[in-house]
Amino acid sequence: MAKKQLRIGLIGYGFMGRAHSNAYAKVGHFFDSDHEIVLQAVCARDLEKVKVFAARWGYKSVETDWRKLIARDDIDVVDIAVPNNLHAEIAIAAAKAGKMILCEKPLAMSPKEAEKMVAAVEKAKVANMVWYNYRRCPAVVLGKQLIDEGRLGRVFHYRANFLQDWTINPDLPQGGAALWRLDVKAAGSGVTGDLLAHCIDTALWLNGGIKDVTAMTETFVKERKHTLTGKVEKVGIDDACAFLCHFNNGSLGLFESTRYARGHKALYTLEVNGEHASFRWDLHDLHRLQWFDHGNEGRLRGWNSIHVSDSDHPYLKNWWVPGLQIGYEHSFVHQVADFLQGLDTGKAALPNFRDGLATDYVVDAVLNSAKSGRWTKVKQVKQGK
Ligand code: NAI
Ligand code: SOE
Repeated sequence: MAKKQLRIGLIGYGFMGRAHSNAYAKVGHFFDSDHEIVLQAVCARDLEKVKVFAARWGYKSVETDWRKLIARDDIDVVDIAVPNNLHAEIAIAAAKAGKMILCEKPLAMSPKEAEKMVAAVEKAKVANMVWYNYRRCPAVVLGKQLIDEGRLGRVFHYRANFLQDWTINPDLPQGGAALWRLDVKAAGSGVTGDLLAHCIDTALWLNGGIKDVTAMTETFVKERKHTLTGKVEKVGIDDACAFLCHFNNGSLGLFESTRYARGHKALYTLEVNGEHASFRWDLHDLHRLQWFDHGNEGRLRGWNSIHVSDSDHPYLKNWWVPGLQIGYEHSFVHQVADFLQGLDTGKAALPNFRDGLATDYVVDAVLNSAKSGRWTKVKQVKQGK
């Protein structure tokens, strides 16, 4: 049977434009689907550069205005891989044009924007997903299976960190490629929306909703030159954030993120402590799950390091032979594979825009709590399972 073509229109060709293109190129070689990805068009503002990108990755055509890309009737899926301040406008226009949408994280700059995005995709009834890729690391999925099988029992504690060190230099400007993350008008917030959003998404998926939070944030470098204006301007983002929370299931959460932890590049770690067992995961060693099972015989009890590379581990039967591990890029391949499977089966892949909104509600409560110095309730939204 001929496969159904899924014609992608990618907007943005930076870090994520490359990660997504790599996933599109690989998915069909490793995962079966009734759908086939076609790299139909890529859009960015610089014509010469976007042509070079299209030639390198195999896109059939280019656009320099995302509105033109969305207006095309040979595009099925709009992939949003641009800075955060553009997500809402593009996604809402794409939904109105009846396109499926894959949107980068965080879903939006604020819950207000995110609510409009959810309303737009639900009204248009178009498939939608947010690129929270760390849910697709096999070791994290194994952790989810262990929770769902009841092996941890009641969960008491959830803790996560996301530590980096690349913005310590006060001479770094705000604005421009990658550095748009330091400009609050482009990013919405600092580490809370950029890094903790990942930790929150994984936490909501593994441990359910968050009831309330108390937070502190800090901006260590208060002024930076702005690339667009050439002037030294106030920095509006949070450079570091730590928060405590209560989950709806009664467990306690502890989250921390900073871009000022010298020596750490992308140290996303999480740990879940249950009544019977605990597990720990670390992005720098992403193919391993540390597992402690209190049910083991006393003298053999201890932390086990599971090398998640066996064919009965999540996603792994599609890759190499046991013992040969996969890495960061594969989480994006898995995300596309799951999206395609969702289209094949009619059971949509998650996280969708509603899940993205749930994370944005937590981010918003964290930022509000840091401002007010008070415990702050998190607005609840029904998430996907
Ligand atoms: P980047 O700075 O590397 O690339 C952004 C791209 O957007 C550039 O190609 C730029 O030319 C393009 N762009 C900006 N304005 C545009 C416009 N009006 N029309 C067309 N193109 C435009 O940024 P990066 O790292 O790729 O981030 C993009 C998004 O992906 C952000 O929302 C970010 O939060 C998210 N992200 C997610 C990651 C994940 O782990 N899932 C990792 C890194 C980023
Ligand atoms: C920031 O450095 C960044 O690229 C984030 O934007 C991503 O979301 C994260 O996955 C890695 O770090």
